[in-house]
Amino acid sequence: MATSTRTTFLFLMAVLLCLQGNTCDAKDSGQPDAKPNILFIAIDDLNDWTGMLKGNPQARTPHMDRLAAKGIVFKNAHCAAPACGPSRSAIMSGIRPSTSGNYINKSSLIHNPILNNSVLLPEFFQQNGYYVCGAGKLFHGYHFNEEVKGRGFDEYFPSKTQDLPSFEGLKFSSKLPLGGWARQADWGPCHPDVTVDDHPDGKTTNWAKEKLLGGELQEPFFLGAGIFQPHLPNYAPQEYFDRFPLETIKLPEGYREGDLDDVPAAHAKMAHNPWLKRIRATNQWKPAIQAYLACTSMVDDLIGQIVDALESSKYADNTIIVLWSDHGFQLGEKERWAKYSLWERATRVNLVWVAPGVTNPGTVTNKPVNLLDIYPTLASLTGCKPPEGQLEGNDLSVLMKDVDAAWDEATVTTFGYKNYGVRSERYRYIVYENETEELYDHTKDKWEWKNLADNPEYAEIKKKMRKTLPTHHEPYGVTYVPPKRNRNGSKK
Ligand SMILES: [Ca+2]
Ligand SMILES: [Ca+2]
Repeated sequence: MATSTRTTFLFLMAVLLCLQGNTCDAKDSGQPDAKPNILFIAIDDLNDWTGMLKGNPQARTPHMDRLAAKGIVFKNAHCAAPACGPSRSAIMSGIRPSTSGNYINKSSLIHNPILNNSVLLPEFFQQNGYYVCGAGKLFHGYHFNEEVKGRGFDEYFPSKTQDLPSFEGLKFSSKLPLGGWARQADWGPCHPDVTVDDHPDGKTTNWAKEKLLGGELQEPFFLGAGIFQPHLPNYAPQEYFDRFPLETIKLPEGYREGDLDDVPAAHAKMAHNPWLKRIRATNQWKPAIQAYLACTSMVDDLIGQIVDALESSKYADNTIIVLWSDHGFQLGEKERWAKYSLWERATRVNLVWVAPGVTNPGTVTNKPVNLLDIYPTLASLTGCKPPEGQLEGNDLSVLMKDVDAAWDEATVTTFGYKNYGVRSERYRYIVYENETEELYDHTKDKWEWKNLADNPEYAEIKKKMRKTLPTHHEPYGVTYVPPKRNRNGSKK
């Protein structure tokens, strides 16, 4: 072989070996790929008003409770931030808000260099050979639609530039007497012609069911189903409202007149909220609670359908299920109708895992955990090496294997620069940017009515809780600026 021919031959061999090396995963070599699939179910603004978390006896969520009984429910799970955008940015990047500076809904994801340079969860699984598909709200609306643009997804429903649902044609006929004080503050039964299949969450569910039952998903897969309710506006077909007759609706047990009297003024600076006052002034408190319960009931039915589809599919024995809600919601507690606070009802979330061969049915733990833990847990359960130096959460599979394993004493929620809520098994400690504080003892005060922060008896407890705070406090990141739009909604 002449030198030049031999060089060409060696080069071609090297290219072939290279190509083989790059694509030589278990599937291509004919070996069965043992990596588990992932069913990733997100719920928007669902607080602890579920059967499994027992936050309100009026709630009826038999399907989610059934799922919880099959695996492990984390009863003391909290969001990284009590707002859709920063909560989901933290879940998808595994990075704390205090590290990224992504604190509020207006914080940009892509123009934040820390987040933009991170490996987002869908990208992580794509890079690890997964087929990654999703539907509905997984990221936060415009972050996905206009910033992420489907990054990391092989397929998205309805499209890679839309994860926010359209409510067109859903709205019921009468208008609420709220004077248009907030675009999203609306609720009621859908128009009688609208069925659950027409609802955006019904469409997301049907998409997920078809994928699972079609049996043609490339394995391993990551399938995300993002359910939008019970985020406002709370529209659901009449049948769900009928499950909660208005005359039976009770106001939240956690509401107490004057509850904010012993709370530092800093909470109001963090997120002033006039909604409850307006809801009460227009006699809408009970109808609004009814709508939240009705929408949660619809969500529960839909989740039951997705889980049933998985269970009757060929993927049932090799698919991890993780179900989470992005933060809680106050329906009057602390005189608020909103998320956006560092109190229990806004930070506590639903977090359920079923991992074949790892979780044991009927497991419950009260160890403090965070939605930030989802990414490292999925990496651990699938045996995929996490991105170097990126993830700040804990691996929950440790608790799945042994609920008595050594664990962090507390978990942190951040809302805005240097405002922190810390939850241990017993206490909630809050410290605002101006150093004012709150402390609640959940063994005596589950509604967080009595602020103990000024009581010197609790000085040691506060000191201990403070030790779990992040040491770095990144300034606010770049604000997302929506594109200018024409009247018809198209970009200018
Ligand atoms: Ca949300
Ligand atoms: Ca109080």
